[in-house]
Amino acid sequence: RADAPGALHAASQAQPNIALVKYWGKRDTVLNLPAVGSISITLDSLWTRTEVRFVPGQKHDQVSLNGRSDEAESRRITACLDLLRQRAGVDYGAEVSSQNNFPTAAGLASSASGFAALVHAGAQALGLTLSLAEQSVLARRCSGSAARSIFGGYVEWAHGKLADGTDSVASPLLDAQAWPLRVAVAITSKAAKQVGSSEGMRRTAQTSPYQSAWVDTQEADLDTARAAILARDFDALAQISEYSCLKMHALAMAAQPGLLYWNGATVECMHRVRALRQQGVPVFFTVDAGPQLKAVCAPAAIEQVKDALRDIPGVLDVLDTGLGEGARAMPA
Ligand code: 2P0
Repeated sequence: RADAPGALHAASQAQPNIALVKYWGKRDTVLNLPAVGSISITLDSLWTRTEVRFVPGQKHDQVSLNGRSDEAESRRITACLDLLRQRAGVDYGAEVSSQNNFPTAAGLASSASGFAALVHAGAQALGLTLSLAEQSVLARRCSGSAARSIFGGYVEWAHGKLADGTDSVASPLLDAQAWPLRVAVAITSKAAKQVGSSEGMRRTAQTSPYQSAWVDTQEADLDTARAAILARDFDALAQISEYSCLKMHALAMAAQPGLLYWNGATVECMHRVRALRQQGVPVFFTVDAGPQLKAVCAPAAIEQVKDALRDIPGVLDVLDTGLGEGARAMPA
């Protein structure tokens, strides 16, 4: 439709990322600073597309997510837009419309792609010229893992040392094309998860007896994964990624009440992936705060991996994606 006079309008796309060395826990909940650094891969064919239109004179934000409004999500989006409004020195509301081409809130990091796209589009709409690092810092404040989706390929989000959080920022390790692994995502439930990540992390830090061991061992895992990525050493990346995934879940399971993000099919998928690897297929698994299993594999193995996962009772669907680029502008 025609722009209202003075409306400031832009659209951006970002993709979800999957952590191979996991983020779990916060050292500062206001600035959203992580207890640990993390390393991820940004995906390509799953996306969030977000359009933002600031309207001078409008008091409130109007938010539509996949054609619907959601009060809790709208509050998070307003809080994120407030950071951009502060930077730009404006105080008016926006119309936000966002679409995902994959299921929301089921452990597929919709908040990562969603807030990366929102920060990118919002900054463009307000005419803010922000570096990618500055966009990553703002995206981090909106949702931790969104810091990583500003960039494509293999990405590290640093723990950072500064109290103001300006160095807790993501940066690229390796381009997607430099090591084009593929990812099969086994969907084992389409329901929204019962305990969101922020609440899960809070509960874990407060009650899991493994929290300090988790924090103490993360630097070594990051070193190992970074070296495996730079050497394109699949077996080394497989070992460290499954280790970090299982360690994160063990940490969270030991919270009170324990966080159990898996269902039976998730576990069957883990066994199947390990059986494939024992047969010589280059594949490993990772699982986030939800029941989907992500199998990362060499390009030549993708059909075999998808077939094996599809075969497992309880697997509803298997998506397939490569690695992709960071957040970018779309025609508005
Ligand atoms: C990760 N997860 O590294 C970890 C592994 C899920 C499991 O980042 O509270 O939505 O917005 O900073 O980024 C999901 O948590 O949490 C997540 P907030 P976020 O991908």
